[in-house]
Amino acid sequence: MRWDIFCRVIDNFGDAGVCWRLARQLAAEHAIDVRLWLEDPAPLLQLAPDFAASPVQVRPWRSPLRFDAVADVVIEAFGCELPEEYLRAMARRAPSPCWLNLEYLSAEDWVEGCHGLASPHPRLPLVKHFFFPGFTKRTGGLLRESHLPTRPAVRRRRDALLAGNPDSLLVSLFCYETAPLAALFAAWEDAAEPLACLIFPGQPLAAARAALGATQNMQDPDGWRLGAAGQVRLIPVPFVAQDAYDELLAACDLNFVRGEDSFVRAQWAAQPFVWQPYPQEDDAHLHKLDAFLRRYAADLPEPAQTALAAFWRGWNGAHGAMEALAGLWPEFRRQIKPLARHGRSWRAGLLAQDDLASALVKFCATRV
Ligand code: TRH
Repeated sequence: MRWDIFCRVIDNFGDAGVCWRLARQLAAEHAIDVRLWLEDPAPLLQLAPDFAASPVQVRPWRSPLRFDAVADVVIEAFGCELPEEYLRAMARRAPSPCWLNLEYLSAEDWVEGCHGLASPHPRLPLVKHFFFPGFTKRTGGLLRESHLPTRPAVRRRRDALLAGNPDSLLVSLFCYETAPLAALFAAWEDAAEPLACLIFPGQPLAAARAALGATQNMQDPDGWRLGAAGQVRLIPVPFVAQDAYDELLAACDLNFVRGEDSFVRAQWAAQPFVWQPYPQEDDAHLHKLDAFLRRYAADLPEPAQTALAAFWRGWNGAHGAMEALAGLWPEFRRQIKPLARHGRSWRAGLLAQDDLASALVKFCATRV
């Protein structure tokens, strides 16, 4: 059985991150012969530097596309349009391949109604199905490998990260540059607590530099210290491979995550987290945020529920709440323990569902 996954990487890491995880899991856990067609392989070099050693065949998506035969299952990720020459070859194939559009993740209610819908091609004898990941049994589920990070690996990583700062609250920061870091840093500065924040390259580091302005020495390789006693350490860290990132999330006490894939991984890590959805026009990302909060926080006891919703909305600038963020930190911080308990029970609920790769395999089994 062969599957082809097509992915255009337009911006950021998320699209390639999702496609790579899926391709790798289909090959490793379902014995599928997977080809991953990437327009730009650059993100993969960072997400999985050892990708060439994997059974997944990574192929360049060039125009015209060079391919021998159409696969049994064809996935176009996130609405990318398949090359015309490949599409025509799909139409000539008997039987037709199972053709899926893998959609973006959303917790919104409409997703259940659209998951699995068929869309006939306007010209060719082909039918595409829309496949939506999601948080309920009536969606395609979430990406989850059978082996999540182990406790010893997480413990080792935490010890290494906390070397020199054993009593600190350990935080990871992966956000877009619009995140209100000045307000967050001000809140941490006011608090007496030791805190170590690992800041990833790209937008998070750029935003941190902008928030710190000229008041801090930008050259210091150990990062920056804030607070009267220098109790807050802001530490730039390199981008790590996906597997190491998963361990790091589980090793931290609090994770700021963004987009789609780091957001899902934070849920498997089951530590308290703060989510920044990819900013979209017309505040569509705020609807996504509120839809997820409605599910995630439904069983969360007060006052943790209110603290979580207020802080997440502030982090995303919802309803002018960004200015209030610094004032929201102390209560959010007090709720870290209940939030950690909640993270574990939320994960347990998600583990009862099929993962995305298994759901895809089941869906296609009846169609190829
Ligand atoms: O990179 P992102 O912002 O991706 C986003 C979303 O996917 C969004 O849906 C899409 O439309 C938009 O891009 C264009 O954030 P995301 O989804 O969390 O992806 C980041 C990937 O990088 C994820 O696979 C985790 C990985 N990662 C590492 O492997 N190592 C690291 O050190 C870090 C910080 C991340």
